[in-house]
Amino acid sequence: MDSDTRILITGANGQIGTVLTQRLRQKYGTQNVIATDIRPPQKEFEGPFELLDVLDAQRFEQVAGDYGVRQIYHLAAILSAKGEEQPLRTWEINMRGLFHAFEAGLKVGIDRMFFPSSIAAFGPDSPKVETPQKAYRAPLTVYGISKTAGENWMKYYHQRYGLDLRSVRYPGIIGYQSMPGGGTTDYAIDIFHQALQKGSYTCFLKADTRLPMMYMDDAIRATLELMEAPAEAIRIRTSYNIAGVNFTPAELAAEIQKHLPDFTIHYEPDFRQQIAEGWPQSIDDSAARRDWGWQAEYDLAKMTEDMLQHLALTC
Ligand code: AKB
Repeated sequence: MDSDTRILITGANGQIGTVLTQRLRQKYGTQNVIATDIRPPQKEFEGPFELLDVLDAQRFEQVAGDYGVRQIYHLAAILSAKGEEQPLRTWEINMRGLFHAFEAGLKVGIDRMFFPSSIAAFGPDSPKVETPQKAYRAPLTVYGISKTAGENWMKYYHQRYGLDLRSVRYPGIIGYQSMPGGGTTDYAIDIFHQALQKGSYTCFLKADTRLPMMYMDDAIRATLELMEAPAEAIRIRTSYNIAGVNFTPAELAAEIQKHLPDFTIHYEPDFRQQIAEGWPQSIDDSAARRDWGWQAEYDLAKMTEDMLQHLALTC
């Protein structure tokens, strides 16, 4: 990538957007990364920021054009649990927002775009263990349906218009830098905050609910490695499976107890249990390993230690 290539991020105030913006700015220069979101950032940070509602196609094109944007990271979306409160609104934001990103990209002539898919693209009829790249996908949440459709539209815009579009299916992402909002995997971040602040946690999933997860550092690295790979290496134009760790709430609690022996957990499953049960328990990411050399670095022990160390400093 040229040193003056401009990058636009939507949803830059979100859980992943906050960290990705910072990382891209370190790498490509603060002024080259244009953070956008529907709301102003909570914390002041250096670098260009524009208010952008992704449903506003004209403004999307205008911001991308004004800054001479060459790459888009389109992260703005409503997640799985929150999405079920307003299915049609979620569909609108997740899908129309994506079309506006494609069209703004075409209009201003971008070189590359990233769109995150999710393990939520799979459904109850997909194999649960080591879920294959090409497994049958019939998701039950509106968020999952929008991700499956989004993946197919990625492939369509790539084939039809030659846009270089790239995607990974994120598992639940765990990081100390930012808070999630509206997801089913959010418990795995909340648990750390509550363990340090209160010494106990009430989990909204059952003790034995196994889900694929990934530490934020790995997720950001996966995103950048995919975006930096040569175009000819990218053989999958829907979205790549990527795996990090997988664990149950009980296993995570036991790992936290190694550092905080008095920590207690109890379980009050709610509607999110059903969502989690429709998702994979572990992921086969051999295609990402083969095509662009993906390899996670954090296991459960290393992730837990790092989370607690960082959060202890801020608690
Ligand atoms: C969610 O829980 O909705 C997200 C996801 C797995 O995509 N974290």
